[in-house]
Amino acid sequence: MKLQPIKLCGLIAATVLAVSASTAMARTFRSADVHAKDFPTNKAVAFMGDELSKATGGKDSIKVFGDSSLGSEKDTVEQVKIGALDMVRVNTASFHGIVPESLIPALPFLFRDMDHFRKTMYGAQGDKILAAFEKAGFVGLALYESGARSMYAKKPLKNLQDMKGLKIRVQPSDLFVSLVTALGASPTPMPFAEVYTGLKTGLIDAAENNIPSYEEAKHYESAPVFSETMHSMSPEVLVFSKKIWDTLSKEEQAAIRKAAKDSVPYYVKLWDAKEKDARNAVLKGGAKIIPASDIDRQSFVNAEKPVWDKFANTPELKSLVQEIANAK
Ligand code: GTR
Repeated sequence: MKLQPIKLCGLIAATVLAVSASTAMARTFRSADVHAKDFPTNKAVAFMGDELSKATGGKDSIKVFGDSSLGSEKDTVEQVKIGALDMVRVNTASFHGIVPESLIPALPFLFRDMDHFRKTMYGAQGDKILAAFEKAGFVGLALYESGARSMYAKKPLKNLQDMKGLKIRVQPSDLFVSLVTALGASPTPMPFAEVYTGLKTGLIDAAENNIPSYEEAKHYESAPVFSETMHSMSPEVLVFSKKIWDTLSKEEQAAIRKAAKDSVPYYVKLWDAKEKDARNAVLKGGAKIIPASDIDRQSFVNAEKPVWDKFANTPELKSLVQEIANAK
């Protein structure tokens, strides 16, 4: 059949309309991260995006912006708050000033081990913490483990004497500032992306993080002694902008929540493998690891007691600490 020009125009117009209607509804949520594309946090959010896309028949998806390309954790949290950015994956430390419950899992030496962390943070207490983000204008979607944070410098840091007067980079968080001060050292808050240069130029003597971040950001080049102080297991968190969330349908919200939850076991597998690989890589790169058994842990634990009192400072927060401590 030969189409009349007028009919052809109508057909094209209808097709254009249909396509633009579906693209108007399709959404690609943008999510920020300070880590590189292949870091477990980013792979987990990309996995979540694939799950979400499947669940919504291709309507919703996620694009990850890594390497601090959208700014520091503090900047991106602010963007999410005002709805200029859909999602962000950061350490919970970035929320210490806005969500009091987020302070609790960072308390020094709170978790007995990784099993204790997983039982509580992927269970009832983790859910409580995630729910608390809502009041501050965020939808808490998932917590991800981040191993244990330890101190690294040019020299071993085994006891309080070794810590004296050291300039140590911390995340911009009052709890981390207090944690380092309690050890007799001097905290310097700065964004993650600046730590490499800070260590290189001697602006700071030391920093603290897990082995995968120590390796990824090449901090071992200037701070080659990693002392397993394992002083905090502060988790990662993935949040959605409440402003944008409220524009989504109930079905979309449920699909996002489910995809985020499903990304957790996927992440945990990646994280386990990453910790092993990173440990091997830093050793190969010339770093030295002082094992936890060589650290005077009890003196660190005792020194941190005031930090618990300062930050677990309401009946609700104290009872959350108790619940975590009691979990078997
Ligand atoms: C990493 C964490 C990042 C960031 C970084 C830091 O372990 O994954 O989100 O918080 O530490 O120390 O700034």
